[in-house]
Amino acid sequence: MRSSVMTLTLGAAGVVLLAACGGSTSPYGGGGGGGTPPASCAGSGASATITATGSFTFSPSTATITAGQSVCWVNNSGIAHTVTSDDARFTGGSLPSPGTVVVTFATAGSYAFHCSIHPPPTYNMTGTITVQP
Ligand SMILES: [Cu+2]
Repeated sequence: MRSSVMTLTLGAAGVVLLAACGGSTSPYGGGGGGGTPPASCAGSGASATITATGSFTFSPSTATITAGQSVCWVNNSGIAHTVTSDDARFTGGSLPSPGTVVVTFATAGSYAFHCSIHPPPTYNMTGTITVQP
């Protein structure tokens, strides 16, 4: 009797898990083709999203968050970019396409960043994160 109850419980848990999976929205809708799905900041927990574009800009180029919150950079431009701190006060990283970089800012301040592959003054891939206390 006991083992049968256990089996039933496990089965119910399995159904719940499957339902949860099916319920979550797919980031890439249908389409066929074996292409790489686009990157998304959804689910990153970030408070602000900045998109690296194919026209060599960050859009928007500024974001304001509160200390302890995160910024997510997303790139689906087809061009590899980076999120690089102007003064090495935060660690970003390479931002391939598709790809995301999520940075949590613990300390209030102004954090300028750029793309090290497309740096100024040739390009305008720059921006600033304002972190409020
Ligand atoms: Cu770039």
